Amino acid sequence: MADKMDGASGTGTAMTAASKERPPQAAYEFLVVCNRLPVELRAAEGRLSWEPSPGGLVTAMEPVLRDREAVWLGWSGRHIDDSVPASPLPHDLGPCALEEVALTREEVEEYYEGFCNETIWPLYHDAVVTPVYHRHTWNAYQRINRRFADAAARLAAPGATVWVHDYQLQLVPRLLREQRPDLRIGYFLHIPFPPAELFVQLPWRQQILQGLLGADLVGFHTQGGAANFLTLSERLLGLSPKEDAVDVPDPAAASGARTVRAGAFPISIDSRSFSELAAQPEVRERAAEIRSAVGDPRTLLLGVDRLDYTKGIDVRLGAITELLDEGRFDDCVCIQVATPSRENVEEYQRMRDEINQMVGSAIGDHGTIGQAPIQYLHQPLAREELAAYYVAADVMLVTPYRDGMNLVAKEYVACRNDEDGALVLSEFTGAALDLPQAYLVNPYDADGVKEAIVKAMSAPKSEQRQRMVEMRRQVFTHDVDRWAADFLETLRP
Ligand code: ADQ
Repeated sequence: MADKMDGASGTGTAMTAASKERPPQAAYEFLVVCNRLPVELRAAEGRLSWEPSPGGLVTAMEPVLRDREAVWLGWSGRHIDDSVPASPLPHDLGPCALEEVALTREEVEEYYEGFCNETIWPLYHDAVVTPVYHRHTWNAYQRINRRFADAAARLAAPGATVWVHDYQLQLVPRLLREQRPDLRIGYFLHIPFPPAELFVQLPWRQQILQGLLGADLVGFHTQGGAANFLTLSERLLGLSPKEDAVDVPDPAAASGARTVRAGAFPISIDSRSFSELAAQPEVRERAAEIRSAVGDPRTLLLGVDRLDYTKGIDVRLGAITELLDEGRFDDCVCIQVATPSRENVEEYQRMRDEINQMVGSAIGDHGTIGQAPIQYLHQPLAREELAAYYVAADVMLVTPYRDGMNLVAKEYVACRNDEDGALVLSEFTGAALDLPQAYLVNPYDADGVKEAIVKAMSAPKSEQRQRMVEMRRQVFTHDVDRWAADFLETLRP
């Protein structure tokens, strides 16, 4: 299936061809290592095509890498053992090359769907769904982390900088350092890092911490995440952390120890490009069309998420259903857009059914012919279309039970060029720390969520504007370029 393999196919050590000519030997000065590439191979109507990978990590990293000489190492979403035709990786990231780490179907099931998404993801999100601990998926996680580390070690030039991302690759920093102590290694976690009380459930807690401590710099969205990490280094490994760093024994270092720094680097978006998109006449026209298609309601509310149980889609639908029952949602429409996600994981299938049911009963109970108070799209949208929805919406609903940052909240703010609109935002997102002027809610407090929605819908325009102006200032002065520059500057020796 892959167009070129330079390892033993099927053993999973293979790398497919890069998107463009790679340096003659391992010679990249800057590597980004993520579980996923920015594109994934999708099959639709009998055809295969490369489409943007869903999710916040790709949204954030793509603008950072668009103009950089670098390589992005990751999985493409295809299974190496499926008999699909060769499909070379596309070249759409300017000077940044793409390199694929090949995975078999079984490896994806065990490492990605299993350990990453049934153990780490729920555990790190406050165990909103009970994490499962299976030794065989942990074994796969170790094996695949080693494969990513080996690939990075092969591609890095002497003294190169390697930036490892997210919860799927927590062992990579250490595995990479063991082979290549010459490298400068940064690690950024895109999801929350849990408090000790939760983390200590992990049977492999010490190995995960030691994996992360292989980096020179470990970044989190919030100070809370960094503090949890440093506290755990003391509690589980007996180290003596300082406020923003910890020394780790390292025989290769002249002093016998190596300093690992840990800190908060709140991620953001390419604010200007979202704002420019929202200002385009076609996008504004499309926004008017969207409003008109749902009957030009007095208030249009919007939710945009990956379909994930952490996002609290049920929270907002529940609140709206109650407001409908109480007659407090007249002439209002809520559009929920949910991009399909992790569809092979059982919990995601269960929640998809639950959301379908909630939408179905709200429409059944409160809709009229041709008019539904809740509209639901279970599909990914193109960037322009997404911007049109943000422009169209009077109130944006972001109600996760827990979220590392939440880029959707920042995208909405960036698109409100008229400085109007209201954001209802869960306290338990990283974004709530950056955007305290939003209408903040505790997603577990059903009455509180309802009241915040009503308050956001009925606030005087002057109040909405005051809040929006402050939030826009934050989002435009702290964009994704600044995030990447801060992280890489701190990583420098
Ligand atoms: P995610 O959990 O994926 O990201 P989020 O930060 O909201 O969550 O990013 C989602 C991205 O997907 C946004 O850019 C959004 O526009 C896009 N998206 C969502 N639904 C879409 C749809 N239907 N069509 C098109 N695009 C859609 C993880 C963490 C977050 C953290 C990011 C970045 O869980 O907490 O903010 O990484 O670090």
